[in-house]
Amino acid sequence: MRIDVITLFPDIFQGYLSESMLKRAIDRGIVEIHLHNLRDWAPDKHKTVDDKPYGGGPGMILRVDRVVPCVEDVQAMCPDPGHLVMLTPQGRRLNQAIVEELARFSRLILLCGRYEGFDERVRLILRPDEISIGDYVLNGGEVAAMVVIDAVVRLVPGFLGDEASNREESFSGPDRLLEYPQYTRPREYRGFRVPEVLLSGNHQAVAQWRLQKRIETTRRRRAELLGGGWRAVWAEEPTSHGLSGESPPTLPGEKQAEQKELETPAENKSSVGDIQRPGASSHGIAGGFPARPPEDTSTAPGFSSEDRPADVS
Ligand code: 6GU
Repeated sequence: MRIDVITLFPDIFQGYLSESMLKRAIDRGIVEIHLHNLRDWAPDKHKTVDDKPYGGGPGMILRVDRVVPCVEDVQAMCPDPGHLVMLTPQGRRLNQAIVEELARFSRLILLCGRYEGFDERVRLILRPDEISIGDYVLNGGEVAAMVVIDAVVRLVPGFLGDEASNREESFSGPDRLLEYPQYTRPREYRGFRVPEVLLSGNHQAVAQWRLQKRIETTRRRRAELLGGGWRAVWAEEPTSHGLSGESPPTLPGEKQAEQKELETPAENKSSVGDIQRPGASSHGIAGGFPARPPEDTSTAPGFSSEDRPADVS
């Protein structure tokens, strides 16, 4: 894949592009990244690229007669003109589905804005795919462009080496659930033990536990992701908060529970029922799809028994 970046600040990208993962991919010819300084398309002595807004107002606007020729020249550098992306807070908000869309193109051109934005005619003439990376304001599109590059290149075949790791990532795969919790050595730390099932060697039980954790975590933290097919699962279980059917943006109580976990891990032991005994199939999952959603965790939202410290007495 070839990615062209049009920016007034190409240097911002240098550190990121020489970072290990991306540098390796560039060195191996998996991705090509070309930086173009918009200022090089300013014909005047002072290399002006922006001007005051007509009608008044704060800030400076990127000039259409600088941006359009620049983009057209960059498009013409290859037989494939590529897919033009404009980084702007007014764009559609980036998510993994959009990242997957972008990764299907063999060439992307990322147009970074600065100052107060682009002259509206840039949009009207070039019809770019406008992308925002979230509901907050950045000083310019450069960091957003790096986010797009970082997310997209992971999907380019050969980038990760182990392509399977993509399917298991949060937001990926057909269900778009959050990731399951991961553990490595030591088996026990400050009273917190690695869940028994992960040590069992039972691959089916591990897969079942992980799917169950993904559903639980997604429901507690990002219930709005449980759309589509998962809505049926969600609807089956009214929560302790009386919410069912509709996915609430957040579940009250989780934050407190997480803090409690950090501050007083020992207390959790007595406050939480044994809702997930190792080996016990308390939340039956049949054929890879939950027959029954995870049990009510009303006594301590955000917890399962595995969040408790081990009995160290
Ligand atoms: Cl793409 N640009 C700017 N300036 N701010 C943003 C953004 C982009 N996405 C979110 N905030």
